[in-house]
Amino acid sequence: MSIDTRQTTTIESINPATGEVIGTVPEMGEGEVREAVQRARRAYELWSCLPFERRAEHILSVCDLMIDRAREIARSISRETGKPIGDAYITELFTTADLIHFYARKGKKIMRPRQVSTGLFLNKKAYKIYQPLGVVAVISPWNYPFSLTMGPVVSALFAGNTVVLKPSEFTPFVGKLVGELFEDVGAHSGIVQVVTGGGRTGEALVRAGVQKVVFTGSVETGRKVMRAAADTLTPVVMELGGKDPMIVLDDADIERAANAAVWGAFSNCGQTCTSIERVYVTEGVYDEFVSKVVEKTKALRVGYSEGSETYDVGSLTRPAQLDIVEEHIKDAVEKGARILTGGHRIEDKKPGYFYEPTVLVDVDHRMQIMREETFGPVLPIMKVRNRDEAVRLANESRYGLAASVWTKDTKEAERLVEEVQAGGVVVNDCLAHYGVPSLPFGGVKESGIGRTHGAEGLIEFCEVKSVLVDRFGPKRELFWYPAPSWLTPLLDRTIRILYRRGLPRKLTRG
Ligand code: TXE
Repeated sequence: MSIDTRQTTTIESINPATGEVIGTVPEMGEGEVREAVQRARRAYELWSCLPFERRAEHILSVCDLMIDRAREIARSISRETGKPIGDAYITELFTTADLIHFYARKGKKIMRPRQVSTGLFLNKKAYKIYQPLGVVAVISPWNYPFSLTMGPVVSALFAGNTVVLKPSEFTPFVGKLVGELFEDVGAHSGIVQVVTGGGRTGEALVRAGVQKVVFTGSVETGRKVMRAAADTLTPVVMELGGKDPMIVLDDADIERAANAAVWGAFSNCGQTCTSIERVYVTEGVYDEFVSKVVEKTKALRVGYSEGSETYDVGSLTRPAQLDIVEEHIKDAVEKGARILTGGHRIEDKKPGYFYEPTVLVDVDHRMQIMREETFGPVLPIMKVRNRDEAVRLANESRYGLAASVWTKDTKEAERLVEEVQAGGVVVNDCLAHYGVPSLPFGGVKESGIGRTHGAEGLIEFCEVKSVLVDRFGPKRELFWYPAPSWLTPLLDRTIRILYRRGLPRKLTRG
């Protein structure tokens, strides 16, 4: 596919809570993207040669600057996404700072060379070393435009790579802010390049000769990115969507579970890949759970403020999300679901994309709301007979990002953790595993490929090089040319002695 090499249009960024135009950015073409990759490649030459401590020190300085500017950054995130400023602090700034400090402390150990056994080669030494890949492309989304950008960016940098970032076209100014943080800290200019634009710019970046692509977004776009990456055999990390189940058993702490369900479903207006998208509650506690959830949902304060008012839930970030929410609720109601609270767009907050936090019951798996990612402020709750039915339904999904299980029985929790198909399972809590930097984060099934965070998330940005060193230097190895006549009989004896099981069989001929 050919893409214009020149910038042709601009993209407007709009505050989704107020309709105010924040500004415009260029939609960059193939030429500009390639130039950015070349600049990142030049910066790589120096950055990749620095010892880990120097890289860590530099990234910590960026973190210091981020904290100095925390208010400005949180406000900027809030303006481009419509989320409350408090949310921006918790889920974007804290998680980023914690990840940076984790890798600064542990990164060197994670990437240290490791000696391994040599098997039959007793006269040799074997070890593996971790080296950077080169230039990494980060294509990031709009729902957490700072943390889902900074996470892969700093992980790639800690490992010695440089980065070209393409932020979402819905949140380009937060993306530009990320680039500015790295430029404003002074030294090592150029290690993070930012290119702005939509899908075409993203595709140009995937095709621009980068060494890895980290993509966070929808399954459908993820497929397109993989197709483009296949042309150049560029490896990918995919953080895609989820339809995360919450399983609540009879012996759970229902007050805590209800509080968690409301927060897990509605924080960030439900636009979280690990948000609670469906709940399965066993019969014994179903009524109590539902009534608590409804009461707590009704008490939520929905709105947006750049001043001192505090809100729990902000606006949706993209108009398309409103359409999906309305479509899923309509489909569910047509198939028999009941709305216990919510169910409408908030008209008096137009042009903001506000939607009432909504609780649905009498739902089942014929409905889109239980199968497709809604990514909005909707919580469907389904009554189940027992834990087996809950697990079966939880696993009846093409997604597998995260899940939460609620029970006071530790052994039962361990069994559920094993049985639920997800990249991460949280017991008696929800979403929080993303905030633990030492835990690898990612999905199974259509929710993703690869991991971010933790040791695995750093190794993801490294090439593993295998090294074998001969220790004694004989003039020739046994099996080198010319092959002696006794070699084959010797090999025949040796393979039996080494790999046959049990002494009598080892010593038996034939
Ligand atoms: O995402 P897209 P959208 C889910 C959520 C949402 C849906 C659609 O269900 O309703 O995705 O959101 C760039 N080559 N999630 O349309 O299109 C794009 O410019 C390369 C889950 O906003 O996946 C942006 O930077 N790049 C989620 C990024 O991909 C391309 C977060 C994501 O956009 C491209 C967000 C192309 N051909 C949405 N086309 C999560 N996992 O957290 C687009 N892009």
